[in-house]
Amino acid sequence: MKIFYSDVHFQHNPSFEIFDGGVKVPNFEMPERAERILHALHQTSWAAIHNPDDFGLEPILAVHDAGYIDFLSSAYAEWQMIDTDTPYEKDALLPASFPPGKWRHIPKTLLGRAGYYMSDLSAPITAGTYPAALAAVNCALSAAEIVLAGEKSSFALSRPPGHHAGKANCGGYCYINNAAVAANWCSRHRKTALLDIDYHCGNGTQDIFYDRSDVLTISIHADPDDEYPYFCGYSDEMGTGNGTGYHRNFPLPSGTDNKHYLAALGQALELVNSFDAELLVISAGMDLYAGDPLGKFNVTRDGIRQIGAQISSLGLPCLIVMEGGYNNAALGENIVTLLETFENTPPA
Ligand code: SP5
Ligand code: ZN
Repeated sequence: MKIFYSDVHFQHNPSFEIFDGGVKVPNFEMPERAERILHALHQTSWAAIHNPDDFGLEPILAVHDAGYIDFLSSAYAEWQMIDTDTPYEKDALLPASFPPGKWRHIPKTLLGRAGYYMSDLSAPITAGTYPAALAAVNCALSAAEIVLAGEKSSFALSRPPGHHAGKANCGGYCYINNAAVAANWCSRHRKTALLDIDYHCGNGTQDIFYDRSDVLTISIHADPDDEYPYFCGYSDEMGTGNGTGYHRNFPLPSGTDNKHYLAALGQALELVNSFDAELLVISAGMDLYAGDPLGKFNVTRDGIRQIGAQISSLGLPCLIVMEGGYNNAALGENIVTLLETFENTPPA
C-alpha cells in the first residue's frame, strides 16, 4: 500500500490546549502520534512510504472560505507583531472571545478574527501550523491521486488532522479539512462517499458538504449530547436544500462495544451502497479505541480489524485519511490493523 507522509508535520507542535473548564493541558495532538504510526508501518512488509506532491491552493479553496485560509496563512506572523505589556502566549495564538452565532461581523483586529475563525481552544496557531496543515492536505490529495489512478487503497498519514475544520473555521486540532478537500477532489472524477469513523463527530466535514447531493457524508461518533463537538452530529441532521438526505449521523452512547459499533457501521455501509459510490474516503480516527484518553467507546483492536474488514469488503477504491487517536502506545498497531484488512480482503 502506498502511504503519504511528510516530515513537515513536526513544525506543528503546540505546547498546550485549553480543556473545558479552563484547564491548560499539554496538547494531545502531538508529533509523536505520526512517529508512532510511521514506525509501525515500517515494521510491515507492505507499506511503501512516499512524500506528497504539492497541489497548491486551488483544491483547498474549493472547499474552504478564502478569508479563512488567508487568516490561517498570516495569523502567526501578525501575532508576532502584537505589542502589549500584559503576559501572553507568544508562540501560539488563541482568542478568548467568540461570536454568539448571529451577529458574525468579521472584525479587523487579529484577536477578533481569531475568535471569528476559531471554534474552540484546542487549535492554537503556531509558527509551523500553516505549513504543516498544507503538508497534511497534500498527503491526502497525493493519496487521492493514487486511488483515482487505480490503486485499490491508499493511506494519508496526515497531521494535523482535519475533520473538525469547517468551511471557515479551525478547531479540535484541525485546520484544513484534509479528507474533505480530497473527497471534493475525487468527486470531480468519481461518485464519492466520505465515511468518518473518528470518535468525534466530523462536524467540519458536515459543514462543508451539508448542502451537496454529489458527495454522501456519514459520521459515526460519540453522542454529541455528552461529547465534543456538542453542537452538531445529531441523527436528525441529514443535509439541507439539494443536500437533503446526503448527510447522515450515527451518534452512539458512551461504552459502545464492538458489536454495537459494527451494527452502526453496517447501516452506514448500506447507505454507501445505495448511493452507488465509486470511491470511498475514510476519516480514520483511532480515538474509537477502548484505550483512548479522549474517548469512551469499548472498541477493541479486534473491533478495529472487523471495522476494516467490513469496509474493505465493499470492494470500493478507498482513500484512508488519518484523523484523531491519542493512545500513542497503541496508535501505530491500531492503524496497521485497520490498513492490513485493505491489503488482505479480496474485493467482494
Ligand atoms: C481530531 C480529533 O480527534 N479532535 C478531538 C478534539 C477533542 N477536543 C475536546 C476534548 C475534550 C476532552 N475532555 C476531557 C477528557 C479528559 N479525560
Ligand atoms: Zn476525534
